[in-house]
Amino acid sequence: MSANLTSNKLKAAQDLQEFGYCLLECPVSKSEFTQLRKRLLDVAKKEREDGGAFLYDGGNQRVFSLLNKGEEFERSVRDPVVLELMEEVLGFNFLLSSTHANIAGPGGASMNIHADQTFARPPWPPYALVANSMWMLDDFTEDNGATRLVPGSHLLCRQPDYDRGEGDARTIAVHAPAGSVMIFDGRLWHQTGANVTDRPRHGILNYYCRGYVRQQQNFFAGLKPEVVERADERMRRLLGFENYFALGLADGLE
Ligand SMILES: O=C(O)CCC(=O)C(=O)O
Repeated sequence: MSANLTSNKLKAAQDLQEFGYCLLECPVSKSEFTQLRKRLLDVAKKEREDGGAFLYDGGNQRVFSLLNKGEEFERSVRDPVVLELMEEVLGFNFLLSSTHANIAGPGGASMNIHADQTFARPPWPPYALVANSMWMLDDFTEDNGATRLVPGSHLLCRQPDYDRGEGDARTIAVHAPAGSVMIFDGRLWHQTGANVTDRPRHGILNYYCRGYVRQQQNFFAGLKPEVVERADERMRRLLGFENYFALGLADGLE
């Protein structure tokens, strides 16, 4: 049993609860998607040419801090459909935790099976502390490194136990056309697949957390001033510039 591609938010929310992930049909226009993809490919290429690219696992590349690298990425982190579903998982006033790209390159190895909230010591509460979204910039297929996951594993509420062989748990590859967005619960066991094709698989991971969980990326220290200056209230809230109850106060209760 696994989630199906849908544009129906109710169905997506049900899949998230039951399987720990859902698959959304492309939530933006074709031209917006084309611009997003082009920007990521341009930035990734430039980082490789400049010698500053983060390369790993025999052909894979990460491109970090996307908000500093193009306004297209700002639009993707605040996509209203994705945010609505994130709120279902993470509750109100959740935060953006980080935004980066993972490119599974030809020959790239698969990643260890893990859950994204491994930073939290057990026992985990019976709900997600974080949730991720994968913007698929290419068709995701069995062979090109599509994300692999164990449907329903979020309900175990713990990370895989490698000593019990769960590092080899049975996974399925998430196949979907370019433009699809997968949203997944921070407790779900998953991994990048191995890319055995001759073409890269590009994906953007916009990662979110509950309003009281520490963000993966330190936006206060790392964001370019112009990104902060143009942020409206919604964006400031996502970045953590607004308070969550009595957390994140700049000057007492003012
Ligand atoms: O690239 C993927 O398919 C998944 C990446 C991932 O699991 C991670 O970065 O933690």
